[in-house]
Amino acid sequence: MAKYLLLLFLALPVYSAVVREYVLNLTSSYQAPNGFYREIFLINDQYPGPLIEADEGDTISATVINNLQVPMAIHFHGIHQRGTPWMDGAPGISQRPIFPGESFVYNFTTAGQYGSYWYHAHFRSYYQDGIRGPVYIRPAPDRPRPYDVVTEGNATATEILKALESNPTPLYVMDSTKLLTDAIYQRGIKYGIDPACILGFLINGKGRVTCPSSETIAAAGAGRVAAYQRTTGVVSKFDSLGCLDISPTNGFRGIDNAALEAPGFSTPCQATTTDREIFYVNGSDWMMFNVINMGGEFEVNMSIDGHDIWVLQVDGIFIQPSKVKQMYAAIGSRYLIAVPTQKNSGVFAIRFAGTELAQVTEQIAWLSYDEPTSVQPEDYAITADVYQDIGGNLLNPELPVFIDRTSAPYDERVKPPQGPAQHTIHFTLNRTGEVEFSVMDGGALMLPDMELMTPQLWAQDIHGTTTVGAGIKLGDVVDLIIDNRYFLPHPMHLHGHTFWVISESSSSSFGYPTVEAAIADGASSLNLVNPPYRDVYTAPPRGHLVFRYVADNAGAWMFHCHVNIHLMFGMGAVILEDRETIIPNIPESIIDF
Ligand SMILES: *[C@@H]1O[C@H](CO)[C@@H](O)[C@H](O)[C@H]1NC(C)=O
Ligand SMILES: *[C@@H]1O[C@H](CO)[C@@H](O)[C@H](O)[C@H]1NC(C)=O
Ligand SMILES: *[C@@H]1O[C@H](CO)[C@@H](O)[C@H](O)[C@H]1NC(C)=O
Ligand SMILES: *[C@@H]1O[C@H](CO)[C@@H](O)[C@H](O)[C@H]1NC(C)=O
Ligand SMILES: *[C@@H]1O[C@H](CO)[C@@H](O)[C@H](O)[C@H]1NC(C)=O
Ligand SMILES: *[C@@H]1O[C@H](CO)[C@@H](O)[C@H](O)[C@H]1NC(C)=O
Ligand SMILES: [Cu+2]
Repeated sequence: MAKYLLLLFLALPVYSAVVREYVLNLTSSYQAPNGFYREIFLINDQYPGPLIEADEGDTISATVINNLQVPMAIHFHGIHQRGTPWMDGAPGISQRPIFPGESFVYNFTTAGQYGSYWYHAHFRSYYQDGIRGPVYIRPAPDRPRPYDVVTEGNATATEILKALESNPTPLYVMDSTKLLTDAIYQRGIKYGIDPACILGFLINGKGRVTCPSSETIAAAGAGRVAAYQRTTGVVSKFDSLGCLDISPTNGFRGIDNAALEAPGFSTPCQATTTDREIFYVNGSDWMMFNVINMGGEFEVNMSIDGHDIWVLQVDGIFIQPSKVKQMYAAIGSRYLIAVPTQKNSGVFAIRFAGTELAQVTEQIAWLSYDEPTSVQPEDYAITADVYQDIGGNLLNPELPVFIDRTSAPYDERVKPPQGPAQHTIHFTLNRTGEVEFSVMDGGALMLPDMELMTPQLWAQDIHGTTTVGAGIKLGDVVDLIIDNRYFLPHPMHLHGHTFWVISESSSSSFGYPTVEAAIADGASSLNLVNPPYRDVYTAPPRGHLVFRYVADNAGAWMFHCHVNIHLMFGMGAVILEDRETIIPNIPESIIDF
């Protein structure tokens, strides 16, 4: 017996799980990160919030103190909350809101998950006002890592990457708007959709507003003008902030862009000189960045002038690595990347450009081989080292780009269940009214009403036509067929799960009632062999996606578009998952909160 115990101890990893305690103190302040003052919500006086870090298997205990004037709830994006669905931070679905002056403890395990995540407000669109920050879970020693592929077996380089993995360099992109999200929402209600324009991106909370020439904007935005004309017949043009005038089709009820204070239409673009983020290589042969799109409006394309990007991990899953010059990051997605930094001198731009129709906008951070100084580098002309323009367009079509569709997990044991699913839920994404986005025919989640109701996780009555999944039992396989009928993309996020993207097309709907029917027909869009494994994935305009997951997590899980304005106006659903088995486990303190 003793011998077996000893063996057991030897087989255990050398670390043991601990509780990582954090206090997140939410306050508000006036700041001008890109030169324009506005109210910004802070976490422990920071923007973005502090890093929550853990080793795989640790428990996180985060006490949120709401010193804001608005209700709150914090969602840990990508964390499964297996066994603790009431810690998922979705008001009206998994908990009651944390009202001003109250606090709430989020306790949950990281067991079974590693990599990059983030936390953000899930009440209204308040994360865009500042309540967002990173979560990083260092992988357990026995997780297969793809570093040898990247270094071609160079053991020294592999060791460098392994060491960098414990503390990757933050590269968090977020968008900054002129107005508070409550004001944007009110304008939406009153006038129709607000122009989906931003003042600019911030990287790690830093950046400046630049005013590119109208020729530069027009060149980078030519594809957008053409796409808008194809869809609506309207030839539109850009304002001085790169914002495309889509008011002819955007339901302004006679209100023009100037009256709405669309950023560049009412006031000409004003350039600022606030600091941009700068990273010093300090002689290291490699850098590893934790790229998180914490934005509320736009997807981004990223590239680093003169450098390769090795994509190692997406949404907390190591992938078959690929070496690219450009990558796309959906709102909510996380990419762990390795960058070979083997030059001798120079300063290079790390570029983030919005990819959506609504705006041509770019922000830069710097990668410097110089000695650290307090002087900001000067902008320089586009050279052969630059791979994308300010609209996110690849400048040379020959260059390799990251293809989401072919990014299978590195661990080949991570595979989708084969064959038919027990449940198929069909979603049709559309804009069904001036200020209404729906997820299924006639169905929209009216979040602002629901946020204050008894949470769906234990409510007596199911409120809303978009609460589905009542028959799902633990162990079932679930397929979500998502047909996007609108001309804009939607980054779709599922709470409580990582899913396989087993079918994808940017040009057609799925066209089958079930995956089983598609398999029988030999549908070419299907991939049940090595599909991407994600927690957010973009539904292309007028295209489709099929997500597959195993119901292994009893709860009530949100499924929604991560574009704030779309979510606020209906683009969400709640998928119940064997709710009855978890209700008896819900702590009194949660029910009574
Ligand atoms: C929260 O932050 C505010 C502003 O910095 C500070 O006055 C207050 O004492 C903090 N509260 C806690 C509990 O740390
Ligand atoms: C949260 O975790 C901490 C640390 O383990 C524990 O002291 C506390 O009682 C837990 N609270 C809840 C509400 O579970
Ligand atoms: C292996 O990697 C190390 C660290 O980057 C580098 O110094 C060395 O030159 C590499 N060896 C070869 C053979 O490329
Ligand atoms: C380079 O050195 C500076 C100054 O010591 C430090 O702040 C920075 O974090 C270092 N960069 C990296 C990538 O470690
Ligand atoms: C963004 O990058 C992706 C992948 O590199 C590319 O397919 C797409 O066309 C780019 N989008 C824009 C707007 O340039
Ligand atoms: C999308 O919604 C609009 C407005 O309700 C409707 O006219 C259109 O037919 C819908 N499109 C599809 C493909 O269902
Ligand atoms: Cu959307």
